[in-house]
Amino acid sequence: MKDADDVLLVIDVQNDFMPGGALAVAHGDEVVPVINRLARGFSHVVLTQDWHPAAHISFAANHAGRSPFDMLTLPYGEQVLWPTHCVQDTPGAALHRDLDIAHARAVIRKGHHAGVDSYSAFLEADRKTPTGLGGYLREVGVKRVWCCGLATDYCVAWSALDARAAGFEVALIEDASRAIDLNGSLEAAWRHLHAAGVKRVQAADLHSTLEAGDMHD
Ligand code: VGL
Ligand code: ZN
Repeated sequence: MKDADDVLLVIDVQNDFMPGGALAVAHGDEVVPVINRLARGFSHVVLTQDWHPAAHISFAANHAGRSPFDMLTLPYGEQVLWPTHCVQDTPGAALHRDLDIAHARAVIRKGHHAGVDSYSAFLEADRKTPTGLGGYLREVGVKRVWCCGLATDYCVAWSALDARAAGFEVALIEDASRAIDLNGSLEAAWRHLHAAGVKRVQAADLHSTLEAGDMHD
């Protein structure tokens, strides 16, 4: 069992990111049993939900003449235009029904400002607006953040990078995550993660990694 210094951060395991969903991640459903098992080893689990208003700026449908996966320059930077997904309180925004983590303590909903996207569970895409997760984790004494979920190269990677920037030790559990991989995004994400000191681990490594006492060995 991981101790009070550790949190498992389960990112966006939502219906719209599953095969057949509005923004399907290939094999996204395969993370569910892996995460369920991992979560039993953590006393502290936090979940996130992508949680957009229908008028959200990241939706291609809200930009005349634009298509999903086009790029658009916005005041805060380059934005991928996505298919409409994870609209607040719709079935697509619900967590996968087989996700079985009764002891999860908190759910952070992100991307709720119509004019700003938020891949990261910590900081919105304007890179200024905090979600509050960093303050919450610090206040309860968390030192290490173990990230998993969907999608590896977007919300999981951005969350892991921001957790590092906030001063936590961070690992990304590769086989408890799946990627979108748009125009080389997965390779680029791993490059950034490595440079930032985010450890790349597999679910089976977790116990031995913790026993070693230092994620950066
Ligand atoms: C995500 C694209 C748009 C994710 C969310 O959860 O990785 N990707 N919104
Ligand atoms: Zn989104």
